[in-house]
This record gives sequence, C-alpha cells and structure tokens, in this order.
Amino acid sequence: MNRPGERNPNPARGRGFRVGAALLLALGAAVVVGAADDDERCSDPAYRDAYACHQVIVRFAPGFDPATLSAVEPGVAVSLIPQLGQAWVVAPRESDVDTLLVRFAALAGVRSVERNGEYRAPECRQINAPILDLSATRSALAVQPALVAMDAVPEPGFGRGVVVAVLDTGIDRAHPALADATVLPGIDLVAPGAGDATDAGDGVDGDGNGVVDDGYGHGTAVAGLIHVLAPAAVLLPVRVLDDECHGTAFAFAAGVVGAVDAGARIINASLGAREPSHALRDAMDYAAAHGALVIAAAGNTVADDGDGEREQEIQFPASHRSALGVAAVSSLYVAAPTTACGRAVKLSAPGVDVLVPWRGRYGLLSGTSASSALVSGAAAVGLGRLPALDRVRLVELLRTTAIPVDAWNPDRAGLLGAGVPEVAALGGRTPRIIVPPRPTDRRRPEGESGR
Ligand SMILES: [Ca+2]
Ligand SMILES: [Ca+2]
Repeated sequence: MNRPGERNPNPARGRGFRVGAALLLALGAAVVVGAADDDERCSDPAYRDAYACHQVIVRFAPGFDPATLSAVEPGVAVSLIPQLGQAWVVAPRESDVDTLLVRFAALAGVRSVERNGEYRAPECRQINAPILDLSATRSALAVQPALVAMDAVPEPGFGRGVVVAVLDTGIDRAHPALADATVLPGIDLVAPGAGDATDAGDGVDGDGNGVVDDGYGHGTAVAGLIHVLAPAAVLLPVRVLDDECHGTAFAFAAGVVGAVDAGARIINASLGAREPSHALRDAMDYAAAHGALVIAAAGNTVADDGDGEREQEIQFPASHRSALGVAAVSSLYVAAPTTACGRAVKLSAPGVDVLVPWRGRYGLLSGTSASSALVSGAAAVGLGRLPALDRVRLVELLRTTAIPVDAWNPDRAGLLGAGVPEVAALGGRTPRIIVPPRPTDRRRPEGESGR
C-alpha cells in the first residue's frame, strides 16, 4: 500500500484526557455546518489527543475509484488499504475538514467517513515510563515474579512456528534480551518507505510535552516479554507508534492488515484509543476472518467521574468482541490500581513492576501493555504446541486453563476475565498451580463464530 510521506502537519500535539471525543466521531453527511478552521480546532489539546489533524478516513465499496477523492479537493494526499476498502486522506492545512467530510460522504460508493483517530500505548498517556533497573540482567527476565505467577518455566522450543506481530514503536533487534530471537524485517507505518521497524528515538520532543522520546523503548519491552515466554516464536515488528508514542487509527488498521497478510496468528496490541472507529472495526473483522487473534491491553485509564468514583474504561481494540482484552494484576493476582477492567476483559496477566528490556538495559514496567504482551507470549506457547487450534479455540484454551483471580479481587469479581494464563499447562507440562474446573467457560461469547 502506498501512502504520503507527509506526517501530521501540526507537530505541536498536546496531551491530556480526551474530552467529548465521542461527539466528534462518526461524522456523516448530515452533520456539521459552519466552516470552523481546522487549525483552530487543532489548537485544542483535547482534540489533538483524539484525532490526527487534517486527516480523514474514507471507507468505500468495491468498484469505487479512489481517484475521485483527489478530484474533490486539490492537494489531498490519498493512501489506500485495498483489503479493507479504506482510504487515508491527508488534507492541505488550509482545507476545511468539516466540509471535506460532507463532500466525501456524498460521493457514490462511499460507505462512511471519519476523522483519523489517535492511538497510543496506555503507558504514554500517563508518562509512567519504566524505572531503569541497572542491576538486572537478561537471565532475570525468565525467573521474575511475573513469570512465576504464570507458572512459566520457558523452554527453548516454546512458540515454535508461530508468528507474533508486535504493533508498537518497533523492535530494537540489537537489545541483548533479543539476541537469540527471530525478528522479521517488519512493517513501518510511521515513516513509510524507510522500511525500518526498528525501535529508536530521534532525540526530539516531537509532541512538545517536555519529554524527549517518551514512546521509544515500548515496543522492545513488549517484544522482550513475548520472547521470554515463547523463545522460538517469530516476532514481526509492525511500527504504528512513533517515538513519542503517537499513532493513528489508519496506521493501526494498516498494521493489522499487514500483520495478517504476513502470516501472523497472534497480533499484540499494547495500545488503543478511548473511542472505536469504523476503520478499526474493519481491521479487527479482517483479522478475525483470517484466523488471527488480536491480544490487546485493556488500558490504564483511570478517570474521576466527578463524584469520587473511579471509572475505568476499556480502550479499543481491547473492547472489540473478537479481541482478547487483557487487564493487569500484580504477581500476587491482585488487580493493578490503574488497570481498566470490565466484562469485556477476557484474561488478566501481571502488569505491576514487570522486568522488561528497556533502552539497551532493563527496567520495571507497570501497565496493561506488559499484561497484554505476557498473554501474547502465553498464547504463542499454546499455539506452538497445538498449531491446529483456530482463533476461538485458542482463546477457549487460554481461558479454561487460566488461574482464576476473582478470589483475590472480590470487588472486581467477573471484571478481570478468566484469570492469568497457566503457561505450563499451555506448553503441555504438568501445571504447578492447580486450576479448579470452570464450567461457565464453555459458553462462547455471543456473535463469535467457530473460525
Ligand atoms: Ca514528547
Ligand atoms: Ca522523538
């Protein structure tokens, strides 16, 4: 797929919680009058936190000629995801995006239009980067409390034959923790054309939040956790987040499609957005239809809803019905204070002070990104042993063998999924942590097919 070299024309992007993002979603032909200057809207940090400025996604039906989009507005750059029937339109700065949305939506063959949403790793929303642990070594990764909690004693052959895509900031292949890992060249959707999915910072505070390269290292940390559990799994880096942890719905959708087409059976998404988008639902449906399982961080979002109650929303795509959404618990199975949780969560995994590869060394990462990565590693162990499992049966295996955690979390019973993956069981070994039978797990979620 081709895409413009142009990045977000407004580099000064802010941070902060998304407010009212839902109101701006799903713009259609009947919505929005008044030509608000897009630059003005983009000066609002809450807006920039939800959407990439001057960018639109158009979903179209088969037979639609994307060249029509360029004809509507001179100067737009159009990139395509042909598999999904989606176009990414980057408008010139002077374009009025509201009007553009209305005009695109009116074209014959256009199914829907939307602004291109922002995606991030949840840790980057909070700027709780890992704490560097200078004393840690590579061998400590495999014997840390998080792995003990998962009953994981990694074996060199675990995960053999399984391609795990890491949708993130890229992977630093040179990190000692990945020295024996098979890492494919990968897909770069941040700087397309460069073909470089390496995780690296540029030394520039690209989003102007006062932290230089706040995203750099995240993908390597995630990849390191997958690799330590499933050393024989093949890692596919898909760079959808830049070194300031910013990504977009379109890049994410393209990343999912690219990962599926490259043969990934497991797609780790330690990232998300508050609001779903049509573009991303298409991508999730594509992954499900091709038998790939998207394992996603539930999110670390904790917001005060005004009356002192904490509201913890599950981010998208973890909330999607075909995804395996993962919440964070401690290595003693107690829910992490900042984890999002809820009925849409299917599993939990350690996500408090998890030792990860971090910027050439090692660090302690807290957040559902770590939890998602550990579940992806566990899933690779199960799939490596039982490659004939389809997506739904793999989830079923992970859930039925999981170590239940509700007893440690009476106030969140039913909100942390089936519990923490039992890696020994997934690898065909005798579990050391005995799991009681869970008859209710035999029911499949509504709407799931047998693929
Ligand atoms: Ca920054
Ligand atoms: Ca940077």
